[in-house]
Amino acid sequence: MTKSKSKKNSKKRGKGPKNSKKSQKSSKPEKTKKTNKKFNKIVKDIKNIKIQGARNVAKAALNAYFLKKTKSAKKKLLSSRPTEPMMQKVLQKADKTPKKELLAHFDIAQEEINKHALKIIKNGDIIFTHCHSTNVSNALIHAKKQGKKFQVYNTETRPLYQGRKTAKELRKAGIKVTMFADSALGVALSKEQGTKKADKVFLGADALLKKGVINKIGSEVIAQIAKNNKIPVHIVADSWKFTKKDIPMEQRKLNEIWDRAPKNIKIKNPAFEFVPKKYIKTIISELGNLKYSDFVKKVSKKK
Ligand code: RUB
Repeated sequence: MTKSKSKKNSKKRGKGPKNSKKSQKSSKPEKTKKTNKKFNKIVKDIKNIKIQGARNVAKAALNAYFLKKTKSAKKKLLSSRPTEPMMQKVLQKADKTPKKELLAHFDIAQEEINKHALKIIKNGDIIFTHCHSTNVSNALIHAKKQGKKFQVYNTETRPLYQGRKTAKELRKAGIKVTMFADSALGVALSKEQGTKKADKVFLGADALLKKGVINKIGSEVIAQIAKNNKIPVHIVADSWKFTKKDIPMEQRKLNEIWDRAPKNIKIKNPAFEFVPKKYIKTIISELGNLKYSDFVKKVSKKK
């Protein structure tokens, strides 16, 4: 071996282990920093409603917790949306159950929901929905794929217009969609002004409680008008949204309603409301199509 070659090699040999030790040392804090950044971003996105809908929030929280499995991380996540029992449920299960298994639940439950919803959707139906619910959208898209012929009426869902997301998603799947302003929901639910009456209402849920469900503001009015017009209301929701705890009603930022409003005008922005079980004909969950009280009995037996 020539002198220069052996010098090169010894340099390489000398550099190798030193370098990898150095990179090992610097990579750990770097990795922690990255993980913390990712974790904090998810918490922020949940808090700022960038991540919307019960299922998406629960999934995101689960991913975040598996990045940082500490007590304080769990606390942070739980306080990011205290109104989401499904997130509470998955975080509680996350200490004993593998992430893969928990994530699989969302899809397995949705497949069951789709099958059960299919039995309720009839050809020619006009289905009214509100806000954006992954459980509802997926069930409708599945029914369309199975050849059901129906159309959807939906609301804009002010102040954040989640109805637009629903309309776009359903339209993309080839479903005919007619959107109404929230204040026109009475027209959409009755045979007025040339509108055909809706045949059924599909609502999602954030929380399934013993006496009814919590869903996006406007849901109770919809359920009341539907009942007055003899239109059945079906809740489409994963049973993991069930809780026996009291769930607070979320009040959101006032500038969602009126940015830079004059100072002397009081604004309220309640994001959710309670729909009593008396308005609910069926709950469509992975446990089947059930009367609300039967659902509560069945789900209460589960862990
Ligand atoms: C969303 C909303 C949805 C439920 C159910 O409100 O009220 O109907 O979360 O959704 P927000 P999913 O956008 O304010 O979170 O079926 O996706 O779990």
